[in-house]
Amino acid sequence: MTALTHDEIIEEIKDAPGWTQHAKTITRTYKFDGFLKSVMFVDQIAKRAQKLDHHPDIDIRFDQVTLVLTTHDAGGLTEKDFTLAEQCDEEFDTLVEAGRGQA
Ligand code: H2B
Repeated sequence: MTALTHDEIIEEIKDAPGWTQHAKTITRTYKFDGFLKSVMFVDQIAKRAQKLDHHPDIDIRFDQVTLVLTTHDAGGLTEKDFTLAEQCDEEFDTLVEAGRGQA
């Protein structure tokens, strides 16, 4: 898997609202109404990450979770980061719909 170019990253970011790029990473902070919900979200994305064999850096606070994605193997951002980002957003939307998240 090769690292995306600057222009490719700009295109990918357009389809990933909520995510921001910092150097060779993308990041998003999700807000929850409590620690257990934050951990529930992390549990869901951990399963997705295992299936993709792509793992986020995770910062868990009592009511928010920040994910940082990059592809260490490629030394930059790749398609895998944007695939995982999309799946994390899906999991968040599912939790919000179930009344367990917070937009
Ligand atoms: N996750 C992330 N975020 N970046 C990687 O480069 C990476 C990973 N590499 N998960 C994977 C695992 C690699 O170590 C294995 C061997 O596929």
